[in-house]
Amino acid sequence: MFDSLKKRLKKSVESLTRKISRPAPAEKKRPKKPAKPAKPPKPERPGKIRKPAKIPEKPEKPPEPIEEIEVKEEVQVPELEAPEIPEPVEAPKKEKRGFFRRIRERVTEKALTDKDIDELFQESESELLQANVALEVIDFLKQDLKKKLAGRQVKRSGAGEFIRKAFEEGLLETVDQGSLNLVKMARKKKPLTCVFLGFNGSGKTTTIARIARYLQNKKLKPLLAAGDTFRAAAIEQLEHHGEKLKLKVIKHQYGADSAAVIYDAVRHAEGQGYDFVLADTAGRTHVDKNLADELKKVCRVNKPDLKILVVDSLTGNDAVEQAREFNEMVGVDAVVMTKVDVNTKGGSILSVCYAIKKPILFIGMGQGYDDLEMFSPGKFVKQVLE
Ligand SMILES: Nc1nc2c(ncn2[C@@H]2O[C@H](COP(=O)(O)OP(=O)(O)OP(=O)(O)O)[C@@H](O)[C@H]2O)c(=O)[nH]1
Ligand SMILES: [Mg+2]
Repeated sequence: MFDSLKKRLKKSVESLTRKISRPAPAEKKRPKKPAKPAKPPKPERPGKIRKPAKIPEKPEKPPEPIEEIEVKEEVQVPELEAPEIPEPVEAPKKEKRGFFRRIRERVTEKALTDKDIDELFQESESELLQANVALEVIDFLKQDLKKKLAGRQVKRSGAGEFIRKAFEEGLLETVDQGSLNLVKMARKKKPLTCVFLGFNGSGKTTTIARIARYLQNKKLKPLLAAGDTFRAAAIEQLEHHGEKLKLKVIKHQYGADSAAVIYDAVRHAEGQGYDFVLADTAGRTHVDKNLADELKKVCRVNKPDLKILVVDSLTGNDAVEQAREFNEMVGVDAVVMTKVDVNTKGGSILSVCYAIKKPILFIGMGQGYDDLEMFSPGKFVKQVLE
């Protein structure tokens, strides 16, 4: 699942890490640079000295490995080495240690600036966009990373883990928009009226059937309302699911007022002790002025407990626009993302959550009645970063 998003996030994290971890120029050039003229070694301090490395004449020729030799206490180092050692000679041990420590510190610790992070993100941006992660989400992740990294001494050895962790937190903050528990909610209010909304073909009717099945498995009693009186065969489609799942469906004629169908269903549910009313509606966009007005009326008249937006995850970046439109139209309480089983990108999940700051209840994982999974923000983030 989410293979493409996973691949692109991995690439992004690796690319950010690689850039942070890139050694400082001083270390790269060290073997080719002649060392500074050294102070003569102190004879009274026995220890290791190094044979001078040959300085390659051609820059592309790799330097010869530096070999360490033991020097015995009685050896008079200056006398022994002075005539043989050509310039340059490395500094004695005490000096050398300090020098290397300084080099190491320059390489392993690097204070990042905002500008560094902007540069680091340039490559990753297109990767994430291709996985349907909206620009605004990328920007949020970038700013979040800046907050966490900028101006800090980041150890080179821990840079990968640090960035991975910062990404993980940023992604979690994006997708974790609280949670809703239908079963708990139904214990407090009966019937719990849920109206399903969304674009044409996003998976509303299929989702209603799958949620009904989920509730039946929890020993709860849902009633279906055929609120899509607009599209040909929409009522029959819901009735078909009703038959399969042995569920009652409240319906009117095609062209009837959708708000009235749902109103009748709620009254019926109240009278018959149903736990839920799951109301279908016609697919629409905000440019369908009549359908938009109809949806507003459905919500005004019935005051549903939950307005559940069903979004086809395959619509990619359009998903964000759809989520915004419906949220502005009537206010969305929760989201179901469908067709996740056939969507490797997964970025639209992040984008929708970020755009409307509403929780994802379920994800659709196929066309069968049981192909519905509860959405877990933590699991999602782990999956895409594993
Ligand atoms: N693979 C897959 N297909 C799905 C999923 N959810 C829905 N579908 C399919 O998407 C198509 C449209 O689903 P519907 O439930 O009819 O969508 P709708 O939003 O009610 O459509 P309209 O009523 O026309 O607006 C159907 O063929 C479904 O089987 C899912 O999670 N995975
Ligand atoms: Mg439908």
